[in-house]
Amino acid sequence: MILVPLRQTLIRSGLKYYSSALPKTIDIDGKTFKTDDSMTNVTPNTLALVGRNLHLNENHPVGILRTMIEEKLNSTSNNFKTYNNFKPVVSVYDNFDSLGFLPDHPGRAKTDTYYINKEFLLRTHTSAHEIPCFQRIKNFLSKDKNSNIPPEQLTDKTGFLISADVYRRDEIDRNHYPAFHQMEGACAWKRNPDDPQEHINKLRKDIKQLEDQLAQEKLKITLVSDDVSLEANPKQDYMSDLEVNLCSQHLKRSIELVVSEVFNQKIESMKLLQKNDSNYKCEIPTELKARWIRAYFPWTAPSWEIEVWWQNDWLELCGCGIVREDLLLRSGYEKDSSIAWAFGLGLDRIAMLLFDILDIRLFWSHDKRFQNQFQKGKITTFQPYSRYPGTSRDVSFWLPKGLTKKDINDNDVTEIVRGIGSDLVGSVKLVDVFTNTRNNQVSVSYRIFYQSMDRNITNSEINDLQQKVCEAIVEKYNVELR
Ligand code: FA5
Ligand code: MG
Repeated sequence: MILVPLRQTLIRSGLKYYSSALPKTIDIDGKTFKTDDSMTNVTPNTLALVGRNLHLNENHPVGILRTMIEEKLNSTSNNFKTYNNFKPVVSVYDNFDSLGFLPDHPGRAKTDTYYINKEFLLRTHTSAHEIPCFQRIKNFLSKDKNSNIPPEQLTDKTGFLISADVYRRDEIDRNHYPAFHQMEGACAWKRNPDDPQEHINKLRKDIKQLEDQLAQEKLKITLVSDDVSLEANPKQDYMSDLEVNLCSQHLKRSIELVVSEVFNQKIESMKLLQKNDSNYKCEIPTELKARWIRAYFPWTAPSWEIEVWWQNDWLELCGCGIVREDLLLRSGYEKDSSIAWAFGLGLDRIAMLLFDILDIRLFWSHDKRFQNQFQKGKITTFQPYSRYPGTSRDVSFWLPKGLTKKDINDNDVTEIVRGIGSDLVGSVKLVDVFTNTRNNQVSVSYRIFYQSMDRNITNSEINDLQQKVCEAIVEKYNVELR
């Protein structure tokens, strides 16, 4: 009788991913953290990615793209200070609370986030560092409030860019990996109480300059929609309509400039390929369709996402918005003193497209045949050194009576599989759920695709892994294999 609730608590409380007992402490980046039975869910596999710093490697696709965007944004009239060395372990407060995430926001769930313990986690986005960076823009702070930042860390610039590795528990496939990279950007304007027009004039001048730059870009962006309605995407009371309008234009044109640079580089590399290889057939776009759609982030209002039309699909590139004043106040700014925008852009998917990399796992490869193909400042088409065939295996099981699919979280299953197969796991997909009408038992099937990026795998090796995956699932969920 007690068995079922016990089992359910076990499942709902998350699983232990350390094969033996959870260690009492974990060392990350030279620091020791206490673990916590109820919260720790970070895995040795994921921790192994910490410190790779692909974004700092100027000869790695992610690093090449990062540099290209930094250079483009610093070619505008705004100057951005770059911060690329923030450590990945941050407090729950910095990652969520300081940004206004409500206590029950789904992003906080253990199924989606890697917790070190109940106080610390692996950052899920670069926004976790917005406050310390807003604090470093010294012209915006009143003198008495900036005391916690050493003077040598303050900057005269009016914007900042933060690039870093971020971590999320998610599905695994060609486009998803437990770690990826983001670039955060922000820009701020100070209101001059003695001259209410000063920042307005500055914004107008900055926008004009961005528009001139955009007009000179080789690749034109056609906006197929631009959601400017403030009804469903309300502005903040402390800003005037004009300020919101100008600040959003500045934000959108800055991002469009980056997009037009990046995609033009791609088009140039396609043209080069076509010139050198008569077998290379593809249609080279002459303009780029993009759309601004309304979004929601707890620390920006209004908020948007930009998507571009690329190879017959809309690709989401970044989320952004006008920064809420609460965040500026938490950064030590005086009330009513400043307005700002911020964006968060995913680097990996853009890098995959730029360099023709079909599987996100390749970025993490230690294989020299991968690493030696890329050079600082150059967009080149990745030449697969060989295609190692992959193989699929299904695991199907009956849930204990009374449990439903809701009791099994796909990200948890993915972690179990990755805990065993590591980077040989190309994808884990839920392929089937059905209920046996005779006894109401639920059957669940996952398909695991195994493939190495660097070598051939043998059938017997995969059979062994699959056997271990089955055993782990049976053990953790107390299920019966079909
Ligand atoms: C954020 O992470 C917000 N911090 C962005 C932001 C910053 C909004 C500042 C407002 C102000 P989101 O979860 O949508 O938002 O991710 C931002 C971008 O990261 C996405 O547009 C996408 O390009 C990229 N991204 C998100 N999840 C993944 C993933 N699993 N793999 C690769 N890239 C991803
Ligand atoms: Mg998004």
